[in-house]
Amino acid sequence: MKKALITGISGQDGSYLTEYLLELGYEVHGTVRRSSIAENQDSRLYAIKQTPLGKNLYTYYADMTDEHSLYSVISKVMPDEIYNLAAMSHVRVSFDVPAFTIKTNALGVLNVLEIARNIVPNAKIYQASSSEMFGNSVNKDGSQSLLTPMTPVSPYGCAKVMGFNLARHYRAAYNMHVCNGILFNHESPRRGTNFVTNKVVTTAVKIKLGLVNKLELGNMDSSRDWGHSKDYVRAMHMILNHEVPDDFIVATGKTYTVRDLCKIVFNKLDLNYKDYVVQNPKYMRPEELKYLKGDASKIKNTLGWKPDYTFESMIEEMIDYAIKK
Ligand code: G4F
Repeated sequence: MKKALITGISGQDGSYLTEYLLELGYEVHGTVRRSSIAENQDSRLYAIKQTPLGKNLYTYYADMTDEHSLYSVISKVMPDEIYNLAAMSHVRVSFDVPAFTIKTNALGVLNVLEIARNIVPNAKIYQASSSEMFGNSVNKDGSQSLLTPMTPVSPYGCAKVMGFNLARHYRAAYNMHVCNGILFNHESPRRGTNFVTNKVVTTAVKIKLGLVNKLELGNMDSSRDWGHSKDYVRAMHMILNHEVPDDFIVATGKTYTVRDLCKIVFNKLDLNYKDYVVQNPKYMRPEELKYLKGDASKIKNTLGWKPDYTFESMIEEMIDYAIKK
């Protein structure tokens, strides 16, 4: 039985990846960061824990900034594969807590790599890199590719660039199997409601049910390439298990503005977003990443990855879930 360790196992991607790996026959171990609300710690893992596969799932408290805790978990588990997903993942919040973001998302990567180099040098390591690293660089054809310059526009993006480079450096310097997946935005019913897709979906559903009467947003003109987390965790596993450690972009190649998102979600609920959406400067960022559209041709051609979901089918799943909830 292969052993996988997922840092940040309780997040959206961690939970889908856990289900995917358990179904493939892995023993899955994961780190969870302590928070004061017990339910927040592993609520996305409850369902899988109740199934027969749940017996192969183990979680531990650890923190990316606490190398002792990471050492303790990695030396106990001795994983074959490490998926480094743990991060302070909210871009706007990274402007409020920049040092914490850098410590977690950049130095945390160093902690994992350095511990792995010493204890499990042959483990395969996946680093969760992000399209936020590109900042406002766009190729002439209107996309971001592996050759697009990285000019991050947030503390989050700056930290992710360091993590990305550390992963490449450990691969080159120590011959370790370390890969980067540069994932563009990816969503699902499990997405936190402070990210724009699920904020729009859950608030629109509440408006439809008469529970609230407006949706406050920040920048509605920025464009994002939104895929589904389930498709993207499948890509993570493919990237890690490619015979050569390498870097790949995971994206849909389609882009929508936040305004398009509102229009589509409200339309599906027979509402006009213009009647409910208002702008609140509170949700604007000191510097905004304006436009993302990823070129995923390398992962499609080399590994045969393709998404199962479309933007529309993902939004419908999120709306159905919010209505049931
Ligand atoms: O949903 P968002 O907060 O995602 P963002 O900032 O693009 O970051 C996500 O994707 C990255 C990959 O590119 C990940 F690395 C990162 O961890 C995260 O998963 O915001 C999307 C867009 C932004 O332009 C934002 O300014 O929506 C705009 N927006 C407008 N109003 C809002 C709001 N975003 C949020 N969160 N809340 C608003 O009220």
